[in-house]
Amino acid sequence: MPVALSPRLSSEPPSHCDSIWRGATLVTMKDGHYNLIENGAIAVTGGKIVWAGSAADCPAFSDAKQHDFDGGIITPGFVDCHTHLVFGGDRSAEFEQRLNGVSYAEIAAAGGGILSTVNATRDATEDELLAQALFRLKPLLAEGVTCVEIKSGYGLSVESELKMLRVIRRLGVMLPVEVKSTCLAAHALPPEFKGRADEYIDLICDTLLPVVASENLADAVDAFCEHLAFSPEQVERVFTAAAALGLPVKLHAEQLSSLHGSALAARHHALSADHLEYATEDDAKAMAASGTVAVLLPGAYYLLRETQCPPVAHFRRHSVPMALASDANPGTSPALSLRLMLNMGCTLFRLTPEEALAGITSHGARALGLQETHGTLEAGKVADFIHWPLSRPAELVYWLGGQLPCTIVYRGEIRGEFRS
Ligand code: DI6
Ligand code: FE
Repeated sequence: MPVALSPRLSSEPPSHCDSIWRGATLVTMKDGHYNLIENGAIAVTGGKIVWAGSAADCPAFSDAKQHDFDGGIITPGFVDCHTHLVFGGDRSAEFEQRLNGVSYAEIAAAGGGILSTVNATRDATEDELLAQALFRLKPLLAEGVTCVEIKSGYGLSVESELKMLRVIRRLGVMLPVEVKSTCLAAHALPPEFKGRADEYIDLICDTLLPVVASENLADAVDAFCEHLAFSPEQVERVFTAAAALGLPVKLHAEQLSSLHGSALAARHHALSADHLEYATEDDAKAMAASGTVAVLLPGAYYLLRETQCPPVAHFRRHSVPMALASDANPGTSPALSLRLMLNMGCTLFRLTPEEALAGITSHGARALGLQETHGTLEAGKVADFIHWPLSRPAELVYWLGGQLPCTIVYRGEIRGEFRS
């Protein structure tokens, strides 16, 4: 049976709270570990956890609304810290073509691949992009996501990148989910800049990012550091421009080859470096020194039939926090289930279930700079949590996706169901 490791998480219990939730084992995920509290209780006021611990120690809150569960577990709300959920069209036709024997090169020559998504995104209105993104975001919410990061990066022009970022901001207003917006204009070279990548970087640094910052359209800036995208030197220019505007950075790094983008990201104190299949031990050391989170993305690894796994042993050895995310995107990870990623993180990357769950809670929050407010069941954190009628946390990882019954609490209130 689980052992109560931390009987009480706050020393000064308040005298009043709005609601109390009890009767289940708390999977607090404090410090990235299960840190179970059997027969736990959570007290909530104003959408925040004000007390969490063993029900036996719970102060008497006489006027609080009582919610009693009959067993089961309570986890923090899930954080999907890396998605590209806003885009025009989809690439299911290409998926089918490839399985019918058409090569990537033939598809690209016919205008397919990432540029087909760019064209569809540029052609779509803001409302059309919003409707399509809602259709993709709701399944994530239904399985317990309470915080999601969404990137731009399929507009690749000032106008279309701003359009995507406005859609991302609108999603956060429309749905009961915390949405973090990331500007990924340096995702691919737009066709009209062919052979002039440095000029596209100029456009991002000198024109786009200042507007993004002044209109508060992004919480971070990302780039894709790869031979087929942007060089470390070009990424460094984007990072320098972001820093001058007060925007934190993150990076798609070492997905297909080793350019030491992750060490570059660490030098710029990036929140995270993501993918990382080709990261080295020195990259891991640099990330450890700067507190940069390693975001692992098993969906893209799986769909691309990669064989090189990210160096999980190096990340463990150097205590680099590992997050796990869906990378939901139309090309390499059409994944609409974060729970499926839990299983794939364990089966494909050999994470332990505890590491996988930390990856979508405490470490996922850290990858977004939200470690003070999200990701664990502790006093002072936002009251986002999920009750599951399950025996132990590993069960969340064990089932291959599928929607498990649960009660989702968002900012202290039960969140309704989501259907597309
Ligand atoms: N890495 C990926 O796997 C995706 N973007 C990136 O930087 C691919 C995006 C796409 O093919 O649409
Ligand atoms: Fe990505």
